[in-house]
Amino acid sequence: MATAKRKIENAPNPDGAKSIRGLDLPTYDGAGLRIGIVSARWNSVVCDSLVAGAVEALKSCNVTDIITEHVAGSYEIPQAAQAMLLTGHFDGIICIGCLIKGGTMHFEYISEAVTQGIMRLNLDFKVPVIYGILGCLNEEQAKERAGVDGAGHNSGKDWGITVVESCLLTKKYKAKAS
Ligand code: DLZ
Repeated sequence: MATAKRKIENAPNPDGAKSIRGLDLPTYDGAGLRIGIVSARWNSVVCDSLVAGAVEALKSCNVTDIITEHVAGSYEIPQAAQAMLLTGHFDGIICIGCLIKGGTMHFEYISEAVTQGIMRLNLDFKVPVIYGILGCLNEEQAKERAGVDGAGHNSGKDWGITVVESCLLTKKYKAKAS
């Protein structure tokens, strides 16, 4: 059940106009949920901060069963999440990675592959697999979205709340369907 709400602002408009974007973050009771986190080690300053934010948010929702695994890069995340999901242990997974655009086409190829892979897991396994992959044009953007050095907002916190919200919704409708 949702209680107090916090508002997460999205990035400001480039022209400085007032933004209507952002996300309400209620607090949910996720007691008993089993959540996996799979994080890339590429750009680890950013990813570690995102993981810490996600864990903090999960704990604020009374989630205590949290298992975190690491893989080399974002490209490896969907397969690692699949391996975790195949155990049947997890109610939901948060995938965390940070892609920073460079001079080659890597960014485009990996972003596309990871995005498709994570959506496939959602629909194939019928559990929430949260898309915590930053796709940034530069390091500044990445740090701001992960709250590194006190900059910006830690998006990992949003994903911790989001997985709980989606797990509760999934459980609600699973119960009605059976
Ligand atoms: C190779 C690569 C590059 C260039 N950039 C990133 C990145 O910004 N973020 C990330 O998570 N991973 C990157 N990788 C590594 C790939 O995700 C992957 O680990 C390798 O291509 C091996 O499959």
